[in-house]
Amino acid sequence: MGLFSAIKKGLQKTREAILGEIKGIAGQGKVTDEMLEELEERLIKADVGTSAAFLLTDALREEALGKSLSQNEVLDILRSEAERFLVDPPKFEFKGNPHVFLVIGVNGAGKTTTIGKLAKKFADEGHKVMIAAADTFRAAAIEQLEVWAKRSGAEFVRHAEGSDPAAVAFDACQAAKARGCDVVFIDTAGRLQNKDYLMEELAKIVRVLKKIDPSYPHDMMLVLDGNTGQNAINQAKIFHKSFPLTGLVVTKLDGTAHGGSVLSIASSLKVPILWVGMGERIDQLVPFNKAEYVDGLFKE
Ligand SMILES: Nc1nc2c(ncn2[C@@H]2O[C@H](COP(=O)(O)OP(=O)(O)O)[C@@H](O)[C@H]2O)c(=O)[nH]1
Ligand SMILES: [Mg+2]
Repeated sequence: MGLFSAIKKGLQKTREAILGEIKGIAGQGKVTDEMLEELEERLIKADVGTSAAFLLTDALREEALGKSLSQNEVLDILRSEAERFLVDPPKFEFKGNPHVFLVIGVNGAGKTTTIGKLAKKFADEGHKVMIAAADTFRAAAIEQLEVWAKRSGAEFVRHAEGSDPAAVAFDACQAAKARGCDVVFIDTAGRLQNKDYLMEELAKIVRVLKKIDPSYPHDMMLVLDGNTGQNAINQAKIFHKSFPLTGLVVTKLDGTAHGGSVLSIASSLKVPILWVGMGERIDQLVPFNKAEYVDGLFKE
């Protein structure tokens, strides 16, 4: 990867967008209320989201109101404040035998791809993996998931197109127990245009899983498309309201200019970002690292 981490490399466009906005205003004399207001607007324009823009400018107000700072000093304050409200992913621990992940998120967010990548990681570490095709809405979705399962050598449970997603999840977990799998990933559908129906479908999966074991699912993992900026923030809030999320994956941070949205997702939800997707390839999922991420946003 050279000197730059994958995260910093992928965030180049986001960094250009953010620094482009900050440069015209930071390091130009004293920090005043007008300057802070303008900075907040510009951060929002660069897609860091309203809650993070507020926290960042507020930190600058606390530390530097009335002072003349260089541009680098301003960037340093923003960096350390962002680092303060982000969290590094906790170390993964198996919470069950198998450990069950329910993977949720809107269509196109990258759920299936992320499951494929994670299955490979767990398999490479010597764990036995089960994948459940509980997005039963389209046959193509089931087949796409099966291809990923084959790539990682994971066990795979599917039913026919249009069948009950909860039944697939149930069968996959029973099979995982019988076959001694260490971890289960349950893929789900994400038609948010029919929000009530989707939430009910997911709630039913959870109810049915709890009949096998009340600790299931151990992880409720939301996958968000990092390319969608404010939209990703809104989706995170909608899902988190219906289901207490345990972790987030933000995909497509490679090549986007909207990668700053992660800041607002983290600051408004307080749910750790576990992984970030940095490309379509099976090896392009990396553990979230707040220091690398913050450097990726604010450090030239
Ligand atoms: N560039 C890039 N593309 C991704 C990433 N993750 C997923 N994709 C692509 O996003 C599209 C939708 O992904 P998919 O996993 O099918 O989304 P799902 O509908 O949530 O299951 C596919 O074309 C993926 O290859 C990522 O981290 N980077
Ligand atoms: Mg899918």
